[in-house]
Amino acid sequence: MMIKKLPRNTQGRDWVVGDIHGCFSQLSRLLKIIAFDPARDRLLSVGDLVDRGPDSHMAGEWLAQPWFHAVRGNHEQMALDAMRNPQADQERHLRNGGRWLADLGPAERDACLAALSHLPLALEIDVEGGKIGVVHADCPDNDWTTLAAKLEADNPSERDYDVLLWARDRALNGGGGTVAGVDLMLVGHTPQPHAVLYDNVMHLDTGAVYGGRLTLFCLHDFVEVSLPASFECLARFQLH
Ligand SMILES: [Mn+2]
Repeated sequence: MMIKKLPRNTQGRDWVVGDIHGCFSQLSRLLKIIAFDPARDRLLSVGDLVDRGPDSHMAGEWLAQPWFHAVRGNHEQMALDAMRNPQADQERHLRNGGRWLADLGPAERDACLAALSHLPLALEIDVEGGKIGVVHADCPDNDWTTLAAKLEADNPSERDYDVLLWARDRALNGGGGTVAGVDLMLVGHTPQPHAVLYDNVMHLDTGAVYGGRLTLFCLHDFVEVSLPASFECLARFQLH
């Protein structure tokens, strides 16, 4: 399915994480800080789990967890393209931080291909009082209802793919208008100094892999928690 719809979480909390880019140890620390409970809570990802950072090869393990739900980012798409058509597309992935994939053994690479190829392009979450959407970059034409119908029919256009995975206008210009058909949409893709809300679109990529921060946002109380990724000298104080 190109869109995955999640029922309301009546037991625990739902958190959304910005672009991880292989920074899974930071993510583990954040989950400890918020006392994430895998039996009741859910973690949603805006995509770009892989490339550039230290632990991209762990994406498959994370995606196998029943409480973890991610959309496909442009980096997952580049990785998939590189695996499916190395002659045409591997070079671009290598240039964009994809060396880890070329270094995997065949069995690991097949497992990775399977995990990434199942990622939907959008998540839709039912919450008390509304509906929340998650995509990697942006929603075509600010129209969630039309997007969801196209994804359900497995029929997005080339332009839809482009906007979903690559668009930066809204994040760079700080406008773009309200997305109709959802109460709140969460995206990543374009690093921001901190989580920022433009219209009803929350931007959660805070540049963890560029020495910025990794950010979590709670859909139940709108608490935002972030952790700097660059303080190597503090690593020995890691929570256990
Ligand atoms: Mn991206």
